[in-house]
Amino acid sequence: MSTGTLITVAPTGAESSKSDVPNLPVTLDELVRTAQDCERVGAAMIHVHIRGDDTRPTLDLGRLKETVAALRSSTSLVVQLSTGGAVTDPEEDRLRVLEAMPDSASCTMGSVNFGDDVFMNRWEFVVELHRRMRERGIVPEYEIFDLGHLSSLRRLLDEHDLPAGGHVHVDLVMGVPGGMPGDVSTLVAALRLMPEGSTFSATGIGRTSLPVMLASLSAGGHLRVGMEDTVSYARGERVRDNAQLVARAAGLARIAQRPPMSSEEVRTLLSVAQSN
Ligand code: KMH
Ligand code: ZN
Repeated sequence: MSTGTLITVAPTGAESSKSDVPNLPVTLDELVRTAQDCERVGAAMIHVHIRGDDTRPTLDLGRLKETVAALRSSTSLVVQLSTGGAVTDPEEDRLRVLEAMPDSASCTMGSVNFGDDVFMNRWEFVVELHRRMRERGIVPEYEIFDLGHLSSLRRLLDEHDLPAGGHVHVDLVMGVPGGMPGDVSTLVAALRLMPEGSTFSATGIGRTSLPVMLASLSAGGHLRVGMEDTVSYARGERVRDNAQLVARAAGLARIAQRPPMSSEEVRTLLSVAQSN
């Protein structure tokens, strides 16, 4: 088990609108500034969804490439692009994200009800994402929204080999309405299903943020926080910015005697190529 804590920030997501959440980073400048602020207080990886000029989610390849380049030149963060996108994004667009050549990309391990929508991840699509990431040397983070997704991950690794770099890292996304609950007993159940030798992060959506963070730290897991997952800091108090969430996670990690890992340490942990 690693001693430090990998803190990933997921600053934007595809679900909140700028009009509802005015402090959501949606322009490239806002994203870069957020990334720098979050790195300063303990983040080592960034999970990126981008927005268009109209502030709505987009998977435009040119913009994705520009975003990867800007984050690389202004931070040392491990840059992870979302291939999940928004629930309305077609599979071809989600696969094309990999052409932006991030360090890492998300790979969701199955379909799940997502509030009133469905987040579709057909088996053949998941296999194709995994295959193309292997081909390009992009390190996946396997997103798990429900316990059955861990069974699919084991099948994927059995039938289609280990990912680029050979290390398996999982992110438990807990508390999505329609997915697994964000509580201690579900996190413990997930641990039994984790592939051997894998590492995991966890994030709790909305009000499950704190219980999932504390449970993950005590179970030896890593953390993902950010305004993709929660826009409330406490009951009745809106999040000021992403750095506020990262700073709280870093403080709890230090209290747990598992201080935030540097991005270089995280590159080693996840077998991501070192930055130059
Ligand atoms: N926006 C959700 C539908 C991912 O980034 O890979 C999917 C999501 C997962 O956020
Ligand atoms: Zn995401």
